[in-house]
Amino acid sequence: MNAITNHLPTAELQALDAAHHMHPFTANAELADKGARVITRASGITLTDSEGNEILDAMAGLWCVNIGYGRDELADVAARQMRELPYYNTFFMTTHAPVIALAAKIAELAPGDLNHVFFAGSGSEANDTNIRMVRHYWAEKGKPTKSVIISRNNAYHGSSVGSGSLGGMSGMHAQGGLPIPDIHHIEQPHWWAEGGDMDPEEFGLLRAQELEKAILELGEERVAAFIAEPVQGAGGVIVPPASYWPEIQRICDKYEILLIADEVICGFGRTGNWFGCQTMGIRPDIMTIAKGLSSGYAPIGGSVVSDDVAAVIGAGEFNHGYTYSGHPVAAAVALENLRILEEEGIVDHVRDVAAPYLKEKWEALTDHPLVGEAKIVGMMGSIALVPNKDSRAPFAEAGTAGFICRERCFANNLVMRHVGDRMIISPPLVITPAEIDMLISRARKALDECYAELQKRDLLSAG
Ligand code: PXG
Repeated sequence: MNAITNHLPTAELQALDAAHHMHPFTANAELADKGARVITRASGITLTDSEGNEILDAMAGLWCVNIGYGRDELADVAARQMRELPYYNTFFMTTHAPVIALAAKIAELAPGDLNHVFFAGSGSEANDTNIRMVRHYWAEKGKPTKSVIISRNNAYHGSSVGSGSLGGMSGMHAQGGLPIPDIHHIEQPHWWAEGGDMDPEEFGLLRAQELEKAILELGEERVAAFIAEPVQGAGGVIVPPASYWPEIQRICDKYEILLIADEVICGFGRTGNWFGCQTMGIRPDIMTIAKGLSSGYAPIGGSVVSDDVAAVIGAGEFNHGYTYSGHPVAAAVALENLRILEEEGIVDHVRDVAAPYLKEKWEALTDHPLVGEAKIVGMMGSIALVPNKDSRAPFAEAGTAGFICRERCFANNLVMRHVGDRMIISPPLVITPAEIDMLISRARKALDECYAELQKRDLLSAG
């Protein structure tokens, strides 16, 4: 079979998929039984599947399709670039126009003196770059013992050996021999799940001070960097208390450790500013970017670094790089995506229109009997499903309510993800108030159906 088209019957596509395609983060045997949903095309915020269902994509793919689907401009740029120069590398003293223009544009958009970009093909690769770069930075400065990178439990930084080690996902560490040496994890600022009786702000401060404790325990002379997502995404859209980030910044400054903001989800408008670090008021030395950089239309990521880091790393040869670092087609597509984000005022649309409207509707979901809290920053939100609204106690059977709710979302033509018993959204940034109304009404219907199912199965008890 050399020409799979969208015209095969769904069952035939599913059978071929099950026979030959290994899916990420999926129990493939189970998937083979059920059959994968086949997505055939998309436009704006709407996906169409092979059965003709039109599905509202409240996850923007995997948090990435910031400008929405179906923008011909990106397709045209890609085709033009493929004809002109489909590939050339940026090793060995060469460069090309798309990568130059993209690096300059990112430098212009990035805050402070984050003026230099090392390109990668994905967020995982970019974080692998960061591991090597921060360790090499300190070695070049005559402090080779500074090699420990501090991260957080329940962080997500990618799936490669290095980035998966930076991440704090226990299910990932359990497979394939992670983490690599000299990665240290502290606790996350997840008040809802872990804050006990503490006031959220007091808890946020305490969790930030874990960084200081870790630095003192490990020894300042061993610590290279701290990495974190401004708002944890894959961990469940966990918005830290307001006390958290200023204290982290204070500690990074005091001990002179590099701060890496992983902006793979938060970057390019998601939080209502160009970058999440601006929303959280922090000054990273390095930002990891991917996803929204090209709105997912082409695979590209990178590390955006400060003048100081670039000067130290650039003084000698950094023995690092990927075949597709600064790929001309991906770079041209990303540049066009940034043009659209900027010229169409999409970040302003988020800040002034979409995010305030979504926040009001999202937070109102707390009137539902299943919803314990609603959190939202810009266009990333989460709700905690609870068996009993009088307390923060979790379900006795963790994850089932979330799973049922996600299935009910699908049944109502809405893509909303679950992380355990938290439901999360991250819609395309171009979503309109009318489309937000549709999102919320489908979410409410799914919540109602989930509640009914939990009642029927006698699963509304706390653990
Ligand atoms: N950092 C962050 C903060 C991410 O969210 C990566 C790095 C890795 O990027 P790449 O491009 O290598 O995937 C991510 C990716 C999920 C999910 O289920 C989240 C991601 C990827 C896949 C699934 O929420 N985030």
